[in-house]
Amino acid sequence: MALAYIGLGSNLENPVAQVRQALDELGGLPLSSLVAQSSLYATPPLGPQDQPDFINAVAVIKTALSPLAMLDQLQALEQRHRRQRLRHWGPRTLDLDLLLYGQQTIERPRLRVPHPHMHERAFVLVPLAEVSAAAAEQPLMLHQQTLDQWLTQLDHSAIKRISNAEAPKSVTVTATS
Ligand code: A4P
Ligand code: MG
Repeated sequence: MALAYIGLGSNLENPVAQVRQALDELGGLPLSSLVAQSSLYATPPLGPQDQPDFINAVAVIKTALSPLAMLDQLQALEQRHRRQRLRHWGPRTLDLDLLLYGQQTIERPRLRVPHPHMHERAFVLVPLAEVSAAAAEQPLMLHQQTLDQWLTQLDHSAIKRISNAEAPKSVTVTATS
């Protein structure tokens, strides 16, 4: 089993509901259980500015899925939220990024872990800091710096917490044999 950290983002079609529903759905993934979920945060868009603010959150999942099987599940979930890929960094109903998968470094055409931009993004690191204390035994390290060190280098004044974290739901789906 590995701990997978998932970044959630939405800025279309009731983003709060999209993210809340996706958090529930992540807890129901095969061979996986939800360990922790962050509060929801309203965040100004990175990239094109002619789009609504985002709602962002981070979930921690204990999983027996391989990293690529997890990516398949995340992309299937995006599709169920009618995600359309129209513009790079453009608006979307649901974006699910595999931020971290245990201690693994993965460099494949379809999957790069740790997510290559996560350490530069307050909308990822603020919710990540909220859940990492609950989920990880040791401080998370990214490119030889702790999460807290990265956070001190980022302006996160525009990131607004809009709802408190809920207690993790203990959804455990076991393998069928
Ligand atoms: N891919 C590679 N590595 C990963 C990974 N670790 N997790 C590949 C997920 N996918 C990964 O992603 C493009 C391809 O990346 C996928 O086919 C997958 O195989 P995508 O979701 O189709 O496209 P995208 O999301 O538009 O591109 P990108 O570069 O992944 O964008 P990001 O990094 O997800 O950023 N502003 C705010 N405030 N909040 C946001 O959440 N999000 C973005 C998108 C821009 N601005 C934002 C936010
Ligand atoms: Mg993405």
